[in-house]
Amino acid sequence: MTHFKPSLLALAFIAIGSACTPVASDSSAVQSRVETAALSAEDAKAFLHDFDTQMGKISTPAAHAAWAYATHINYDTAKVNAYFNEQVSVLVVKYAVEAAKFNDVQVDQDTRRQLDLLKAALEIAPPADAAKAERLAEIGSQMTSMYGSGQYCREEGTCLSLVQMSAEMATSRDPELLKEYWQGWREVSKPMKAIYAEQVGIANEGAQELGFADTSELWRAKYDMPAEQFPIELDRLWGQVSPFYEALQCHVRAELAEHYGEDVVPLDKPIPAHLLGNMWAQSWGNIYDIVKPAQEMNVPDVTKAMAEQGYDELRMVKEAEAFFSSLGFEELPETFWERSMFQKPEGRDVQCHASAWNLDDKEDLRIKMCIQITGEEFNVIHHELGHNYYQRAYKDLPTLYRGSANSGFHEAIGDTIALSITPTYLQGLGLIDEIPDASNDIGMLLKVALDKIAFIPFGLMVDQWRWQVLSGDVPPEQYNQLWWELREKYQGVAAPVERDADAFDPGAKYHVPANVSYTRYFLAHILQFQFHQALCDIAGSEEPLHRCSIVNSKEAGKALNDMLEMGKSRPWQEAMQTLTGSPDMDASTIEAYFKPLKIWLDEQNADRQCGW
Ligand code: X8Z
Ligand code: ZN
Repeated sequence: MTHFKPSLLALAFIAIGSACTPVASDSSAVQSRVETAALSAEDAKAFLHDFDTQMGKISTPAAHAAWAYATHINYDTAKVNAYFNEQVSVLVVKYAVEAAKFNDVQVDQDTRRQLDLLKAALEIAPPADAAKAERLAEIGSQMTSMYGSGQYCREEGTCLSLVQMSAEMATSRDPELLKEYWQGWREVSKPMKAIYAEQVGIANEGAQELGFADTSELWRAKYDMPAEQFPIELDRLWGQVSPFYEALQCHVRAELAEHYGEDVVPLDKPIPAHLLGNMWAQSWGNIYDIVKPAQEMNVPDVTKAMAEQGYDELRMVKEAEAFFSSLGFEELPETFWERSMFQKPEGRDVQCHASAWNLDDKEDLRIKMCIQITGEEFNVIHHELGHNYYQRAYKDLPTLYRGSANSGFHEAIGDTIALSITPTYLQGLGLIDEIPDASNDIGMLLKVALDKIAFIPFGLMVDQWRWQVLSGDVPPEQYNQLWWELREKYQGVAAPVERDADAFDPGAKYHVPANVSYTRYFLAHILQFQFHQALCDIAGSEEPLHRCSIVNSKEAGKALNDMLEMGKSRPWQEAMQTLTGSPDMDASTIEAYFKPLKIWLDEQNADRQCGW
């Protein structure tokens, strides 16, 4: 085998091993294990118990194989990982198909929920045809390998990794260099296009065998509401945020035009995607210096403060753990510190994209990151630990309930905690000396909005693209064009150069070759503000939301943990209600959090022609 399959076994709802990792996609012929005649509710329970037992036997060795592979990519770890990946997928497909046999059997609510979760557990479903299933696995392996080993080699011969280019794109203000890296990284994904299209065809056969119209429907069927209603719900949420986003985009475009010139950033067009401080133009906090208010603002520079204090990777993770401990969460086990990967090791390939793991569904928690010593990465560490504490909270539930209420919840927990990294908290850490007064709030809110609000349309458009493509309705020749239509429509961002006919720019984003759904991050960016507000209330904070830190609040910690412990056992609306008192996702908290900034942006934009 010449290509690696760095995929773990994190099936959509079955978090085997890790969060933020690819889905399994192998299978073999489906064999019936349950007689269809005279099935009872007891049979259904026994069937689920059997599934739990079978998964319990294989999931831990499979997770170890996946970890070994992701942190030490070579021929042998790839082989072992692929083997386990296939075993687990075969098992899940077999049970998912069989679950349909209980469709007409009277069972209790809990049994029904687990059967339903099982049917929609996979993201890329292999068909029963063994050869096609094998090919699907091979494609997944090829794509993730291309991404994982991808690099851009400059004309003079030096080659750069994604981590290196990302660091450069955060700080460089040389538009030609930015454009070169932007284009260079997108060479990596061109060869993925044909096999991605092939994957769509095979996966749709698999989805149909599970009773879905196509993979697209399967992806929308995981949200405790009819699949056709889910996109309407997303549109509603986006409608709540889009006026604010458009004001932010307008201001950022004007300031970039000021900085780079209107020939580089035309004022009536989408913003060229290479100038926003991030390889994918997905979050823009790194260009705060260009778009900040003219009036001097004291906004804590966490990157600078950490450098001055000599922070290293371990210290960053320790401080993040300390936040969770202050809420009453049990400390991370000793093995977390022994077994996690915090730094990119020398001399071997690893999967740098950050992820969080529970290898044995007991106490073997770990994170895997190539940590950069920046404020941005300090947030990512909190994000990953949020996954770990969630995984630990639901570890004793049945396999099918070991997951977050909906996919957005898992992504929102660590981010919620990171919203509490306020100036007061930073002062407590000794990272800043004085707390900026309210006259600096616009600067602080703008910095947060550049990261969080700028992200929201990106978080939405990735799966708008995938839903259309995964239904099989879009031919491969139109993949890239559709991608840029959606980038433009939602983000007001454009490719800085004409794209080649063979370009496959979606493949330059980890989650596309890895088949990790992306709507989770859109939801998380709404949910985290609702969670933050609820926890601030519980903590008894009297500060405005953007200055509230829940640090040290055992009450907030308990309320959060109560929700985490529910895992996936109840519809997400109930989990939502448990913490926030309301069953609905709602972006009006965002409006409240950023209210002064919206007023300020509208003033800045008063004489500008907004829109694109
Ligand atoms: O992939 C991630 C996490 C792992 S679940 C680091 N995120 C998305 C991304 O990097 O594109 C976090 C925010 C969005
Ligand atoms: Zn995550």
